[in-house]
Amino acid sequence: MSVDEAKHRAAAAAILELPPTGVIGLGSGSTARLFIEQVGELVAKGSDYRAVPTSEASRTLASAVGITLLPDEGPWNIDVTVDGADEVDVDLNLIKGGGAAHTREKIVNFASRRNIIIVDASKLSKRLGEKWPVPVEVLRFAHLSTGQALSRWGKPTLRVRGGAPLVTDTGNYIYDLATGPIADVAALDSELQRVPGVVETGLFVARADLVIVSEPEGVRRLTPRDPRVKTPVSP
Ligand code: A5P
Repeated sequence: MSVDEAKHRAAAAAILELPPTGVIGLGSGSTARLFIEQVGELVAKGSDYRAVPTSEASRTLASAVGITLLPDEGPWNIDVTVDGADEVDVDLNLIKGGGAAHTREKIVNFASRRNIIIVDASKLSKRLGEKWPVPVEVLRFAHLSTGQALSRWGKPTLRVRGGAPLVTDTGNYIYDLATGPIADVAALDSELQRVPGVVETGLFVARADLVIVSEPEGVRRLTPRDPRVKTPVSP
């Protein structure tokens, strides 16, 4: 099974979790994109869903497939948000922000009664930081100083696209902070948040109610009360 097929299957499994009607938070990234397309198919068949997108890319796609979007200002009464992730640890903490959307994703996640994360098995690790750096969104003002301050916790690299710093949908820059395996995710998140100039980190601590993992053998559902450590996927 290709990675794309795995992502498609995870997205399809998330569709089965949706209430019959309601407000859905729409994540960002390639897996969330497949989910949005499938929500669009339901809407085309008459389902009454409205949605809150977490990025301009998700907004564009959702509009194109006919999903009614709520105003950005909030507040929203979100029943469930479905989003991807870059890395998932055994406690279902997440690294997000590979697509530079983690600030809006975190806001929508916090506004949602239930959060479902859809990933393929390559995203699983024992400890966050084993596979991915932590994306840290920072204000452009004094970003070199902020980046320097981040070096206390790892190796920060300003994210660049096309020869220039990548500007997020919220108008900021991103430093990808290579930390190595993180011993205490909540503590690191709190410490990073205290650095002036930091807008948001890509660490999502205990923010997943269900993680749907697509594996060659099928789809596995992980919940905080069913830790993965009992049924390890890989050594
Ligand atoms: C967007 O900023 C990210 O948080 C994405 O949710 C994450 O990068 C997962 O993307 P893929 O589904 O494309 O791997």
